[in-house]
Amino acid sequence: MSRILKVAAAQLGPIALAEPRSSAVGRMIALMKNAKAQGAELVVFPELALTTFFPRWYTEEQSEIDKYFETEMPNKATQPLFDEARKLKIGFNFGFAELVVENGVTRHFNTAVIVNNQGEIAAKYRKIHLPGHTENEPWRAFQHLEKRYFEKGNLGFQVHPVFGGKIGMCICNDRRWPETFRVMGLQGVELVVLGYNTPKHYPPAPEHDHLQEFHNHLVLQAAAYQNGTWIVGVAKAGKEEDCELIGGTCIIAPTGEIVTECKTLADEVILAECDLDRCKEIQENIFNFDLHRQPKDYALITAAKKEPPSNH
Ligand code: ING
Repeated sequence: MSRILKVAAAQLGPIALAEPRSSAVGRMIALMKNAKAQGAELVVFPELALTTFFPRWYTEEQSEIDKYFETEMPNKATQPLFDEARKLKIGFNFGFAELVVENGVTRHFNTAVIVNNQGEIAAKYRKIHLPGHTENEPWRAFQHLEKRYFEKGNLGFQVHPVFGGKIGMCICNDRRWPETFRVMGLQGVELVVLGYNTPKHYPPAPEHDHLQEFHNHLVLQAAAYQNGTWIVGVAKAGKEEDCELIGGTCIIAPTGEIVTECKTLADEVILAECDLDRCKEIQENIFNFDLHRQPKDYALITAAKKEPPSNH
């Protein structure tokens, strides 16, 4: 018995600062149509897919920052994407900057949603591991101010019964932290979808710049294998406002094998038939958590932090 879910990864090339949301949405719709034509049931888009990666610039003007945020979803700019998805009967996942008022408090999150093939939002995730820094650091070639512009997500790492499987989400830097996937692995996740905007240059450790593509696949392949889950990781790629973003969009099997990956740094669709029943090969054997995990020896992993976090 095999539950095959045809999943497409829709990589986006650069989104210019001046590029309106309608342009990004138009590109996403073209990629969605391509994915559907290849038989996809679900298409995954990058993190912050509607605008340029604005945390690369410092500003103190909150009104300037809020311009990059969506106050409702769907909204005027994204309704055409939801309408097309419903027409094509295809589900999708994408990331955007979410501005929301909760209990009278204005909150800013780096968010992603799963939309079902009826065009309804079925699940939401808010990024938990926010990289970068909070103050302007002019020594850097560009800023990475996610800690300034976003709050830590408050929805945890959930697994959702959608598309006939157990599907989870994370966003970008989350993928570097094994805890992200283990929390979903402990919920029996079968497919994790995520987007990323990863600069080639990492100012605090430029000696690692040449390893960015390797680290991207390293963490995704390890996470897939160690939790017996499919993973679809989708880049916003290419030279975006003078900042080189890595590509490396890929679909990874529960064995940790890269099944397919993008070859360009532009808008590009790849597709894989994800047999969700293959997760059992790992989850019932080498990483059978009930049989083999020893949580009594892992207490340090969830212990509270001691000193204030370093600012990179
Ligand atoms: N971007 C990067 C990421 O984690 C980064 C930040 C780049 C961290 C390079 C370490 C090295 O992929 C986002 N948006 O999290």
